[in-house]
Amino acid sequence: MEPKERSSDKASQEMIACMAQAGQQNAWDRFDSQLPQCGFGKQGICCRICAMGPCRISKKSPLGVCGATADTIAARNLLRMIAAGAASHSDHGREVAHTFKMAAESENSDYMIKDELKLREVAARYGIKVEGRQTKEIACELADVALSEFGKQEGTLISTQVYPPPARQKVWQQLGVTPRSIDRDIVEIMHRTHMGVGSDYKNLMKQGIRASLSDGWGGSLIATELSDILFGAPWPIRFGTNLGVLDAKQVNIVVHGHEPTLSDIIVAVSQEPELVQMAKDKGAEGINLAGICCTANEILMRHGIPVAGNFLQQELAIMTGAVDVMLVDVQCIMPSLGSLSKCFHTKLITTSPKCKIDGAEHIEFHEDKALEIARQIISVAIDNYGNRKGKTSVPKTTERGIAGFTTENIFYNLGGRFRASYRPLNDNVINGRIRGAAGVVGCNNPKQVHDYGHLTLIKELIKNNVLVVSTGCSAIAAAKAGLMRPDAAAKYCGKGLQEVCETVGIPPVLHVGSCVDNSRILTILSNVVAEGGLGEDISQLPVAGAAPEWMSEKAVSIGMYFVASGVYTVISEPLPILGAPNLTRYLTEEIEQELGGKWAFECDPIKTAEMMLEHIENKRDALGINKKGERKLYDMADRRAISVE
Ligand code: NFS
Ligand code: SF4
Repeated sequence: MEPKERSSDKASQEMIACMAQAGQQNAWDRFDSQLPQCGFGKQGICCRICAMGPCRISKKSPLGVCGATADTIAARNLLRMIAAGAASHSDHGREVAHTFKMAAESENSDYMIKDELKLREVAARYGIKVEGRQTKEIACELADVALSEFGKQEGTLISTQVYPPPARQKVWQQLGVTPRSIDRDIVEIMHRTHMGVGSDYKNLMKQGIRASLSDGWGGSLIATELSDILFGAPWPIRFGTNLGVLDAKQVNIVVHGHEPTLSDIIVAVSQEPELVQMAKDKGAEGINLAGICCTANEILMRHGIPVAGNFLQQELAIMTGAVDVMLVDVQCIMPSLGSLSKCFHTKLITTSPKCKIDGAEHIEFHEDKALEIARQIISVAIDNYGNRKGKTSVPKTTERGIAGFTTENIFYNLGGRFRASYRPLNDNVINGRIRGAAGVVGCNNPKQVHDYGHLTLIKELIKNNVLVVSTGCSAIAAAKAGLMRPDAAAKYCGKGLQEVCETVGIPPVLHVGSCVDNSRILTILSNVVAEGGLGEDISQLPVAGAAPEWMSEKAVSIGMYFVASGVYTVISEPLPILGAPNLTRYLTEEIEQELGGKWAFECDPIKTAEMMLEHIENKRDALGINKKGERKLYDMADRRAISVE
């Protein structure tokens, strides 16, 4: 297969060719050798929950040994995906909360509270008294309250009573899915899906919905809010991206994974004069830090650290031969990196007790010795610089963009610094310059040409005057293609959106962070509702979500909490439920009556865009903000032709 049939990104194509030439395997090759993939797994109708099985559902045997139907089996499997996804995000949130507590309590921690304003705002939301109190006192109390959200045994999550619009809270109460506590909701999934507990797929799904909401409005939200307070809330910032940000003349350290606790400290010390001098003594010009996946997004948003690539570029980065250390923590790290790094001088370093990888060196990270360990890791990279084997092959391709948008600073960017308000955003949606907004998020997946799904979908949306917010690997794809440059507005947008972007000076695709920062999209939606004029609930807004190249269980949890928050959500690869007809009908149709959002599956990004645009126009109609006669039979040509005075 030609490299361009695997990735639409030039730098990646170059490295894929390079790997083929060197006889090195990558995810695309391994995907090919997995084909054909198991049809039962794909449809979600294989069960190995107990030892009477494994059972798989077919015409010949429509029930498992215990009598479970396809709907029961697929629902249980899906719930366990949600549990894993929610657990990953929430455990990340828990780590941040622990570090936050340590920073708040200790006198000589390597961390300190960087954003006092946000601390006070968040603490007040959590019902903590802030007036007349010291930062430290407030922070200690917030740390305790946040940590208790994970394990409390009674009541419901505080955040779900204060962040979402009241109308949304009521929807959850009526359905009985208000999240209670983060760990409890995940544990209950494991209980309910044990052999011989529930078999009613709808009742099973309720717990999936509740646990996903516990993730989005709970664990992920805590991760975002506390990270902002601890590491500083992001502010619009320029950055460079793609494999070309690696610099053959410098010591290259690539951080990969998810949590910001170690990477933020690495950023803080990597330019210390003694370390830079050490690097120079070894013949390097300096120390160059770059990121992959969501760790990259965390330090990009707050420090403008360059992003070397997204999920499917992790192997390609090592293949350049220029990475002296790849430093990983948790999640989305391919086990293949262990053996691949052995073919080069690259040291793969694992740092979390939760994640050890064959072929990696383990330097365990402890927050109470953060600076010391960060310096040690950088020294390992410097020492390793001299061990490079032969020529490096770093692609020249890079792109630039602006990241660092948040729920809070969008106020400033859209409303002007002295008139901070969501009003201009709502007004531009109401007057039709902006038709609506879309969240395009999620991973890469070798089933789709790398980045093609993200880019095709996003370009189609902004061409049709839909403002895009993006996170995770999707945001990295957009940045690499130049869609986060302010001049992208003139190049790719419809007239209305272009006008708004140019007036305000924002790109048409707003980078709002890592995957836990999808919680920012939730709170942005809450603010849009609160600003007024676009209905009482998120489900009334002209918005839609998509994950056009998803692969991770976290994406399932994210999709579920967006649907449960009232958002129409289109994903590429279908959820593994198609072998369960009733469950499929429930999640893609009937659920809309209960929650206002629903799932859709579509692999073609152009069709995905059409579906999202159709939905957005329907919502506009329902709100009565499409002027009479403005909407005839909307086809794509019509939408492209829409021009606003
Ligand atoms: Ni999200 Fe981020 Fe990327 Fe997918 Fe993995 S890095 S948490 S899961 S692959 S977007
Ligand atoms: Fe089979 Fe039922 Fe056991 Fe699943 S729980 S493996 S369907 S017997």
